[in-house]
Amino acid sequence: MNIVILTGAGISAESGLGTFRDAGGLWARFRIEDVATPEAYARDPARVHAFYAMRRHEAAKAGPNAAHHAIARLEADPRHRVTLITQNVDALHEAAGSRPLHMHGTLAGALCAACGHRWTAPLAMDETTPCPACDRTTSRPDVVWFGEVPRHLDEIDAALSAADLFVAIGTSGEVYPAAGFVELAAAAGAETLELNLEPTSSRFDRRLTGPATRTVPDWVE
Ligand code: BJW
Repeated sequence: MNIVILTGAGISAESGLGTFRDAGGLWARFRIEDVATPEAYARDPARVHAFYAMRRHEAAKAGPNAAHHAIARLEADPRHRVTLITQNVDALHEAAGSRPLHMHGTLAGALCAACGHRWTAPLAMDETTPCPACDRTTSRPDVVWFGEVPRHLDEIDAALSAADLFVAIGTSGEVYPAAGFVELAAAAGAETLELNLEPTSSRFDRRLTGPATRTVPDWVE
């Protein structure tokens, strides 16, 4: 069976990483326009770097939870072909043994806004960090901000077109294009399943409601 899994911030919540849109989430404490757009970076790179330095420090303390591990077990099952797409920039799927498509980039990556060079971000990267390739101080986190094009879209499209089952885990479905994957998978004939603390929309055929550390292992086993 071809299974496509899309994960969001909710799968990492029980590892101690805050979500974006839940009460007390990142977007309640920071304005998107200040920290997660190319315009914010152009206007005030120090502020954007401080936000991502905080996120890298939090992520460095977090470990994978039962939901990340359950997905890795499913991937190891030879009866299934699993494509794991994550919107998360943390590395908790990798820590559990998965190799996800990071459609919104990674916290661990640095990207030179001038020459496009990519490298591993130092924990203390800031607006003075030079690009190792061109030496300009235009280093930025290698993440996808609003108005930028998400990564791996061709591979994702191909996986969705061939999906028998599409599963969205811990994502609010508020951010496109990821929010539209359920419709693309359904149009291709896939069954659709949502695992979330609470139902997000009526677009899914089935739902398991509860914390990911319970619902994901229950679904996989
Ligand atoms: C649990 C749980 C537990 C909690 N167990 N569940 C109008 C104006 C301007 C732009 C647009 C517009 N309309 C559409 C757009 C496009 C825009 C967009 O969608 N905007 C909307 C807000 C309207 N999208 C973009 O700009 C994207 N690019 C784009 O569209 O390019 C054009 C293009 C597309 C395709 C082809 C060619 C061109 C880019 C979007 C980039 C998003 N970036 C961020 C930041 C990344 C870096 C970082 O991490 O800092 O990505 S924003 C943020 O939201 C982050 C997340 O990946 C993303 C999604 O959030 P997620 O994961 O769903 O988290 P939450 O907090 O929303 O939800 C958590 C869920 O977990 C909840 O449902 C809880 O119930 C649940 N939960 N605890 C289980 N224990």
